[in-house]
Amino acid sequence: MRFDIVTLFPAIFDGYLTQSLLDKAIQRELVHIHRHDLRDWAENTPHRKVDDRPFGGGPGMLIQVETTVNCVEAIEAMDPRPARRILLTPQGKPFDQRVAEDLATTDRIMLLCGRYEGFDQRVVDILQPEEVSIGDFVLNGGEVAAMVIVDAVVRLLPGVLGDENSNIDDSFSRGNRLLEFPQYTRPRTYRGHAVPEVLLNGDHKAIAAWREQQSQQRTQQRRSDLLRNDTDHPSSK
Ligand code: 6GU
Repeated sequence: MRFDIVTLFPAIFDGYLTQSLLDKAIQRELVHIHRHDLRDWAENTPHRKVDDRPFGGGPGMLIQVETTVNCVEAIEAMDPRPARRILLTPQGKPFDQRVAEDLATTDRIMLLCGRYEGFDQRVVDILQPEEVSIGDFVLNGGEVAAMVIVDAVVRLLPGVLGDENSNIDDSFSRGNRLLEFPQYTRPRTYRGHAVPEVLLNGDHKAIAAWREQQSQQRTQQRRSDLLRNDTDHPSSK
């Protein structure tokens, strides 16, 4: 899978891309991540300006349409595979595990990170990206959201996780839309807190039943919205 990340701040991704699981996936060529500085497609004005003030007034600056369209089209031409275009914005559809699973079936994704007050609307009208948000809060730019998406998608790619089964039980994963059950390791007792007896007796049926019950209870207590009909979910297809 190939990611193309378009950003005014490519260096934000430096540490993230060289850490642990993602770094290993890159080394093993399970994923290719290309960062592109939007400013490289700016007109050659003295400051390689990419933004301007909004027509009609208002605070902040908007990223200009011409630079963005030129940038996206040039990057797409670098590889014959068509890219799924995703624009990160708090106005987008909510990102969740279903969206991550869907994206993990694609072989090329372009992530457009906004800054300032966002992009000129014609970026959306012309490029018709999917608009995606990672939650109901406002970030200073799309870069952190792009990292969230790369992180959630890459760990779903075959061969990335050490244990092929280790995302099956994850909260929200395929076949389990509930929160995960609690887990314990040694010691068996610490400061008077004992590991639940059922986990120690080797009765695998009883363990599975206990875990299922714990998942249900946790979900009911913390996220009862997840227990409503799946088809009511905004991101269900
Ligand atoms: Cl994708 N971008 C920004 N700037 N803020 C956000 C977001 C994205 N998702 C939630 N808040």
